[in-house]
Amino acid sequence: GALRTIARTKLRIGMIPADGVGREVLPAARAALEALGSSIPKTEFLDLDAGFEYFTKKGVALPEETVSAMKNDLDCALFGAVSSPSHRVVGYSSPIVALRKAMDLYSNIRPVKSVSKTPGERPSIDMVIVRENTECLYIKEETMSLGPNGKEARATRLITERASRRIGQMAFETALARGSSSLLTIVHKSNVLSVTDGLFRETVRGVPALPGVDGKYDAIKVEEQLVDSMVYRMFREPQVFDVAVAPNMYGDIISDAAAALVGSLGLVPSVNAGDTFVMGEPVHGSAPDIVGRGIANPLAAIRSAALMLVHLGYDGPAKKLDEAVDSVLRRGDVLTPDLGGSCTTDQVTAAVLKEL
Ligand code: GGG
Repeated sequence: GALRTIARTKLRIGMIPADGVGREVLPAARAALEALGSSIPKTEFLDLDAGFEYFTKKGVALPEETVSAMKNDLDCALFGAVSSPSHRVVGYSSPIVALRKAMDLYSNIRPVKSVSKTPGERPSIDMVIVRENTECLYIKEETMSLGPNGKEARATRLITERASRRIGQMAFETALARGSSSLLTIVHKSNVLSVTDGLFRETVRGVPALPGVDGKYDAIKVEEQLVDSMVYRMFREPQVFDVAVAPNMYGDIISDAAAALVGSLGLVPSVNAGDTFVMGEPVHGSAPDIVGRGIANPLAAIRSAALMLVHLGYDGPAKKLDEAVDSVLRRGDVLTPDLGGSCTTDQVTAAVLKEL
């Protein structure tokens, strides 16, 4: 996209650790970016607030200053994790959902790739999940009323043609970037939700026929998969998938499932990307069970920084970060407990920096 072509003399990066282990893994991403030295423009970091913890202190989960800095002063950002309570808290609304909307970060791109034991060997899983990031059930329009069966809770699920078209375009572009003969799988459940998911699948399918496409996606094979059978096939034969595009909630769920296949959620990066801004974010959450113990896996955060660099056009430096992470994983002697190791966040970060 356009972000890749901007010439920059410095890279202004917003750091939003938010909650839980987000605070423990974002410093690792920062150290990794700093270790790239002059291979990227001079980095400037700006710490920004958001999160449930911030809400409990200040009464707001996403301060206006954070959004304003992202809109006016920054080139990109890194987000840690948020831990919203599972019950309703008056006045609270998830800051990550709001941030994606406020910055129009309409796509969440989540590569899931296993590291093969031998460099160059084909990994057993190598897929990218392209998740729609602004609508579906995550518009959070929920109501409660009383009916003949007691309380009736309802949620509105919004699927629009515009959002489906642009996530479809992002998915086809992602597939194209992976090679002209890639496979794009459209994930939906339109056998049940024929109106909402029907619109999603029809619109994504229509992308190659849009004006200006001029056949550039002709070699991309397009298939469809009902979300339930997608999960089944991902567990049975994950190697067949290449790029998968899904509405917001299915994309959220299948990417956690895919993370299990590569060994840990602590390995899977993402970017929230729009046309004018990109924000890296590890797929894992705030991990309240291990917070404060210094053992959170920093690799997803480092990989998210790398993915952010790719979206800004710095492919070479991003590759250096990815290769450093891969060699730490391949060596296998400095790992956090989620991967069966006994090392700390800092030790794993140091091992990556040493590789760099
Ligand atoms: N970094 C991903 C993350 O924070 N996941 C947890 C999540 O999505 N939480 C939603 C929320 O708490 O609002």
